[in-house]
Amino acid sequence: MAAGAAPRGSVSKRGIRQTGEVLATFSSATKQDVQTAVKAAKGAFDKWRKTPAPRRGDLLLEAARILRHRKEDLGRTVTLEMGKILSEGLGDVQEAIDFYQYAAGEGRRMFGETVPSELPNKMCLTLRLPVGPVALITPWNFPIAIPGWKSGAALIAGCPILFKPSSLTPLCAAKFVEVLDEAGFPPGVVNLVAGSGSVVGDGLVAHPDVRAVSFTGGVETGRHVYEAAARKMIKVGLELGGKNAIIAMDDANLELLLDGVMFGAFGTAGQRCTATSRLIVHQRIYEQVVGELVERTEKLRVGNPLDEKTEMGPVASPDQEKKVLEYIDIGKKERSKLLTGGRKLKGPAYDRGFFLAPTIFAVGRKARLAQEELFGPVLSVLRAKDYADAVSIANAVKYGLSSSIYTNDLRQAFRAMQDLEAGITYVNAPTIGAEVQLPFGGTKDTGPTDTREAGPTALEEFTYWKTIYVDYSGRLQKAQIDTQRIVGG
Ligand code: TXE
Repeated sequence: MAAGAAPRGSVSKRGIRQTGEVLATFSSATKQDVQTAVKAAKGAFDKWRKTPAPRRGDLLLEAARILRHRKEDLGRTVTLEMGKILSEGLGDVQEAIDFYQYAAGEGRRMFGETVPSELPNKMCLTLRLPVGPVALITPWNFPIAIPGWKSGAALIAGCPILFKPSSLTPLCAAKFVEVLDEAGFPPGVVNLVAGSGSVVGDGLVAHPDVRAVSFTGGVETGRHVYEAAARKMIKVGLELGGKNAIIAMDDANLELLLDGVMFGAFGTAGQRCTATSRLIVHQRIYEQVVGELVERTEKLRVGNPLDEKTEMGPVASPDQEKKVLEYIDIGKKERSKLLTGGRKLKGPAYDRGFFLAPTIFAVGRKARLAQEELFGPVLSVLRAKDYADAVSIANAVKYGLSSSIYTNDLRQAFRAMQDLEAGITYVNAPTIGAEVQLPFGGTKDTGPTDTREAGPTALEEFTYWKTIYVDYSGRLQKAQIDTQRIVGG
């Protein structure tokens, strides 16, 4: 682990196959640890920003290589620590590998512009410069991938990082930082500060030497971070979840649709910010789609996420379980129709974990189940009259992250790309499955639209534009004043 406040952790070497076992223990960073880590990051900034970006890229490539080498162990750790099935745990690591490789290339691009001057013998250009030490505050649902996205962009930009993982997944964070350490990032460039939101999170956001924050988490926490960062007038990237819908039109390929809905709704037990939590079905195919969906959902294999046959694991924590069960109660009370699931699973295979039956409700448009993010394996189905009605239902939520339409009508598909209020629209694919070379982010309460993670836009979070004017005329030229003479002859 590079300089800074490392968690004084010890990893249990005992068997870790059964749910409920302790994987590792970590002590929470204190206010003093936050100070120490920021000081280390600040101390490392000058050298790091002056390291040529292609050389920074070399270190990212080396980290990608080590991540690939350790993929199996890291993927299992993801599964053990937060409960997603093993193929998804490995996918979590793959996303970080992919992004590190992508971001390494930015080290050889990071383009600025040359712009014509209004005066002769003068050149104008723009440079992208790192903002300084940055805080990366991450959730538990993608404990390697999200830190991978954020850190890859910050590091290639030339910013030392202060990485604060979710308190639920410090082991993944520690293993990820071990990889960066092995890759050879200089001391002080990578700092892990594991601890609570109130001490470490607030402490980092408020610290005068922290010059940008990239945050993924819940809306209320995100709003709080945004307000605190606004007082310092620093850059903030926020990704705060969604209430993502698939629209199923009456000409959709039904097999494709059902495969997509099952993956979108129940992949990662619904705990993805892009999870399909609403299905809006054209009235002509509503009964058939709902019937077949319920049938498939009841066959879904829920269980030990390390077992390769398992299709859905537990939810990540007692808090998540409680939240989802509360929403199931809300659904029942507000007279949404429970079509399947709606309960905690019981039995020897389930009693020591947070296993919930995959659940489907038929809901009204105003129902809380149709509006609020549950972050669990619960799908709300709504009926639409036609395309326009489906789009208006899809847009009638406060979030705007991902969206999807299943249709074979090209005109409808192209209209949806413009009509759906979301940062991402899929055509004939579920709402999940972002690729690292494209911008990722949303609109409305999902977060401000001026930043996007991943893709070429990822650098925006961690850099600012410097404008350069070079006058090689050998005399004082006055913009706006001399220009008039030139134009006027
Ligand atoms: O999120 P929090 P939680 C949603 C999802 C979930 C809900 C709560 O609906 O049920 O949020 O999850 C840190 N200053 N998403 O409680 O609290 C915290 O320690 C600075 C959607 O896990 O927002 C963690 O590192 N940081 C989301 C991170 O913020 C603070 C993924 C997120 O935690 C802080 C996760 C503070 N005052 C949850 N308080 C998505 N966009 O996909 C906490 N944190």
